Amino acid sequence: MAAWESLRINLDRLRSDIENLSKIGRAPDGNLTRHAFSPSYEEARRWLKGRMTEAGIEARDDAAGNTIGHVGPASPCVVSGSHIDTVPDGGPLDGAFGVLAALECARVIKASGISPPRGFDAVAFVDEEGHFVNCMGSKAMVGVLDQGDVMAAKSPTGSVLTEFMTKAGFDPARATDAKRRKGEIAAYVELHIEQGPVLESKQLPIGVVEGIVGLIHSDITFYGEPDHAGTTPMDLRKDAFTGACEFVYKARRMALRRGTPRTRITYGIVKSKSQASNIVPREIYLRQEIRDTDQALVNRLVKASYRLAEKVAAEYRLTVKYGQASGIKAALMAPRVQDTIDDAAKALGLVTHRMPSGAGHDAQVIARVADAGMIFVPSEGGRSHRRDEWTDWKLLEQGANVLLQSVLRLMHASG
Ligand code: HGY
Ligand code: MN
Ligand code: MN
Repeated sequence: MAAWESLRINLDRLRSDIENLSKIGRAPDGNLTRHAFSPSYEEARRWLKGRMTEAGIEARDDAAGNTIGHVGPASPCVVSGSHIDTVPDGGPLDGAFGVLAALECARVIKASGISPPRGFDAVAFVDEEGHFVNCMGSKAMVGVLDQGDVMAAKSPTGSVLTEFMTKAGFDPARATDAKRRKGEIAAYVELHIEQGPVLESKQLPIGVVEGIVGLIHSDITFYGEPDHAGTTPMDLRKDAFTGACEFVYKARRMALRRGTPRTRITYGIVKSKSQASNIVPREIYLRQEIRDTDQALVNRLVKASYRLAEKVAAEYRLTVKYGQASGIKAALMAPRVQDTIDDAAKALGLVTHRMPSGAGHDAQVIARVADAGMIFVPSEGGRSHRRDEWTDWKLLEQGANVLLQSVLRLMHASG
């Protein structure tokens, strides 16, 4: 047995990092929100780089705003990471756990004095949650970030990405410079909470991800007439909200009928222009999200939803505009990384379960240029994207040790 096989993460250190990071961006009422490039995100970035530097790890930001801690030979590198941005009113573990576990791996590797043939990068990818651009940082790293998208991106609340990047000290016009050269990433492995109920219900400690869903976001707006709500008879109205409701109801049924058990359709943003109880709603905006592990099916369902929107709009005498806002492609995880994770878990005496991911992750973007894999740990009650998202410390420790041993195997692997 090689000496590195007995290396383990330090739970006290990881725990203190998780607790400290979860305080950055948390309001007195408990709301934890850290959008990419916001003041709280930049505070978290400075804190993370401070933790890297104090452990003797080289810390830097790339041109897109990813934060990277490096140990060992420069290239090629095994890369592990996730994100430190959150959804609005999010939880303390989504993304943060993967970044802080990768940091802990870097610390253990650095302190051990071993010298594997490959280096290691612990990365916080910027804007995974897509406040501005879905998976912006990982897209930039693999060279699929569209510079036009960067210049045009706005958040759902109207914030402008270029302004936020500039304020944070980045040049938006150079975001795509973060692209890495071919072969620089030897392999990628990401640790994440499952964010669903499967592992907990099976009472299994470790998930090995086989594939990750693709998703497409669409902007759909129904336009009617803003007439008087008291004087306009029901049959003479052009009520954009009623049309939008009928569309949502029918789109859901269409997705259930034509999709798979893994298909998801969600309308997470709904905006009404008039905002008055006595005006017939004249303009309703919907953000539609469709997901499945089968990318071709996602594409077909999106097209079908647009046809349906036109049909419903005609029935309600409305007009409708629609178009794709953003997307991430479905991806399969590399068999060799899945096997590596399995081996690492087995060596630690932990049972694994192969499973798909219904959540999106930076791993599916990195998979375009390198062998990628993901490790899941159970989520309490399957809860995530909410403030009571949690996982027991023991399970977090086990996951972080599987990550460490997977990373070490990949750093020593030949080929
Ligand atoms: O939306 C997602 O699936 C992920 O949490 N970013
Ligand atoms: Mn998330
Ligand atoms: Mn996440």
